[in-house]
Amino acid sequence: VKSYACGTADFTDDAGQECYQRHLMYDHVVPSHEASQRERFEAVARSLRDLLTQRWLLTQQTHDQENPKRVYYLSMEFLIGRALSNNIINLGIEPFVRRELQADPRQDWQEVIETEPDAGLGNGGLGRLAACFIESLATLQIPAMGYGLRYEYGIFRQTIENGFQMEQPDHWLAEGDPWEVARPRQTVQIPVGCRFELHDGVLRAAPGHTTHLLGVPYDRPVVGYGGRTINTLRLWGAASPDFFDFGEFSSGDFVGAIVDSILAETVTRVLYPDDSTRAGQALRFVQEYFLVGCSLADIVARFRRGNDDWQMLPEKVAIQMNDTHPAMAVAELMRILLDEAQLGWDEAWDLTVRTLAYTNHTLLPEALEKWPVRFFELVCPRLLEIVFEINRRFLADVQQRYPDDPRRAAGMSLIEEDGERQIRMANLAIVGSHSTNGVAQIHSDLLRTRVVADFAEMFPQRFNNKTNGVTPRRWLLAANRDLAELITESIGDGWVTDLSELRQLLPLADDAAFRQRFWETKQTAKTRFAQWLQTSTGQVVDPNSIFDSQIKRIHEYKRQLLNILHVVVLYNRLRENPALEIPSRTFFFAGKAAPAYQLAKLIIKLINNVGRVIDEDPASAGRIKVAFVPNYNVSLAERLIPASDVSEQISTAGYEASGTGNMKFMMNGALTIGTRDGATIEMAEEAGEENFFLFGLTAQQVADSRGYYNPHWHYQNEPETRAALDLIFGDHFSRDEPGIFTPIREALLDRGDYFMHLADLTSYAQAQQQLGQLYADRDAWTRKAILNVACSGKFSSDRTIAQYAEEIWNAVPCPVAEGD
Ligand code: DL6
Repeated sequence: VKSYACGTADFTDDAGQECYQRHLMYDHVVPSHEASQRERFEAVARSLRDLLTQRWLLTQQTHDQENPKRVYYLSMEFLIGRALSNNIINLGIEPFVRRELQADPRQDWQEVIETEPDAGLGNGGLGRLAACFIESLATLQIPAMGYGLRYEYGIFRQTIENGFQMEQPDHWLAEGDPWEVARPRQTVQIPVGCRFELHDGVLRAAPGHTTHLLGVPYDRPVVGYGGRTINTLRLWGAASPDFFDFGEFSSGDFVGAIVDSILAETVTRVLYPDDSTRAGQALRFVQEYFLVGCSLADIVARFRRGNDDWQMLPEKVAIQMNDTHPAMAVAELMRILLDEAQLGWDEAWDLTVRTLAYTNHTLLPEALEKWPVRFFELVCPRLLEIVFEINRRFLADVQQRYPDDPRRAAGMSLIEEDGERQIRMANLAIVGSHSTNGVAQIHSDLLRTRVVADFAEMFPQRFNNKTNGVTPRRWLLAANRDLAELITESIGDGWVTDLSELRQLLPLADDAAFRQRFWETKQTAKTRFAQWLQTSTGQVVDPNSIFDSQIKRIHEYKRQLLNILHVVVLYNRLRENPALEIPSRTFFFAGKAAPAYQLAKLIIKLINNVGRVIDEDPASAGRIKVAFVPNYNVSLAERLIPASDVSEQISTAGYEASGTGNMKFMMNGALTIGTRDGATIEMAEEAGEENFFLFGLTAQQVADSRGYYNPHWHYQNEPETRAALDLIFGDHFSRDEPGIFTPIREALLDRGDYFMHLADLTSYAQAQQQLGQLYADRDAWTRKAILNVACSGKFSSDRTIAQYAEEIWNAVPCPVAEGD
């Protein structure tokens, strides 16, 4: 391989090897044969960064010259995971890496890859979606940039002790990040209307001071597939402008002199876990303000370098707000246009609305952000003035349109007046942008008809749907090499950038030889996963059992409880009738509970306790198995999804906005057992319901039964439901911890089972039974699995991004010239 698809001038094999050896020896000043795995990883990453640098610069130069409309994706979370394998694949330099690096007997290539820490800069679906989106933007050659925060600590590392979740800090940057480039010369200054002080270890804001935070950009390359466009993910790190207060320093207070800089850096120290409570999250508010302030300053400066007419702003700039976390952008952009550009209100407002767009990601009312007016007063008083003025004008419009409807005005106001005054960030985002989208059809419909119906009535043209997608490069090509090769061998490699081509696999579902090979790739993936699990956690699972996976955040609405209740139902059946024939099954669970979400943590405990008892009971041992795999993250998903036969998507209908794990499983040939919720509905539409195991109440039925639903009815009238609950709450799984699961009983029975587990348990168990029967027929099962893969094309993030580009951003590709 003498030149590469990425087109960099002359990165030949020899040059590549030389570059790698140079980094290996000189970066850490160690003889190359003594280099650690970490040092080897860094040397490969640095060599790759060298390799892509010309292309990265060329992308920037092309964008500067062409001055196209640019897309800016603002997100508090980018759940990137590891970058090495994906960059190798997207740069098209696998042959080089295989020949030159994997061939080196002194290093274990797999270990080098696994030395890279997961960049866990997100909590779950929203952050992972952002990571898929920026990859698709680069692949589609759309001039785009992601803006986020450079958290030093990502999402906590989860360990399990005696069945309980423990949270450990994830200092992923401890040894630095070889991909990033610090750009101190492009630092921006953000005014903050207060000073932060530490009192007894608690961070407090002291009003009456105006200080500044520095935002230092750290850029990561975002390599599009084929290596043509390399966009940038810019993560802001916070710093203090005055590293030393020389006044304090010379008067002898050395510690006091640096305290401010330490406090400033605190702002981007840690990612907030997505807790159910927002109490005490003033620092999170400052993080959001910091992201918005830094990013808009940067965006506007870039815009001004290429344009001197503010009117051109919406023609050149599209800013997508990933949920309401960056919704302060509405007020901040207004501030820039009013105070810095000196435009009049109406003109500034028109430009703001036409530049901004907002994506909603949740139907849970408690997840809709509200921030106390007091926080705005303290941190960014000018933005508060602007929000008040936006609201005054907006309410005047509402009043004019609906003169006799004060209830409507109160609900639509940007300010909640009951109790402590708070700013409703979703209302601000909708009013201040030209587009509000949900992330799956049902979610967008519910948003429009239930959650913010008054807004949809007032601005019908603003509301739209963009069903989520995931990048097939990471989630199929890289994660499942064997299946990817089988597909490419059968239909060519066009699917990598046009996933709809997978439809060409449809006829192969009827080809016995193809089915056999498809089955074998799944078995290989299962065996590989089982080996990895045993080595890394000591847990032993049987690759011949059905691998059934529910991997996602632990939350009542996602109903891991329903899954474990069904496991207990199966267990009871085996206890009652040891001769019962059921297919052998392994139920994998993985996911983190928010540290303050006690019930979710108790669900983890229940899963682990049930798993232990089932293992120890001869009636069930070797027949059903529960494996809770700790520390769910992107890398674990990349291992487990290809190895799974069954995908659990069992949220209470009407609560999962979309889901994206569901799509990854489908692409990798798992069959879905699920409710008619989120994007699962569209997945079943694509593949045909007969190839899905759908069960349970629909969103409409859930809504209709609110107020009538009575979990006790199910307990009293469904013997298997009752027996399962009696076993759990009779302490069968908690002999040494009597009563420990009482809060779960209270949630399920005494507090009305808000997420309707018991309503769906019977139909879930029936669907599970049908699924087990189908698995016994290998041909029939594999046929459906192939059909699922073939019909998963819609769920590529390339399709989603193409729709955002056309229907929301009005942005087009800006191709970067081919290299040699
Ligand atoms: O849109 C990405 C992802 C959806 O697939 C999930 O269904 C949804 O739960 C998730 N939402 C969040 C929380 N958002 N807020 N706020 O992660 O978004």
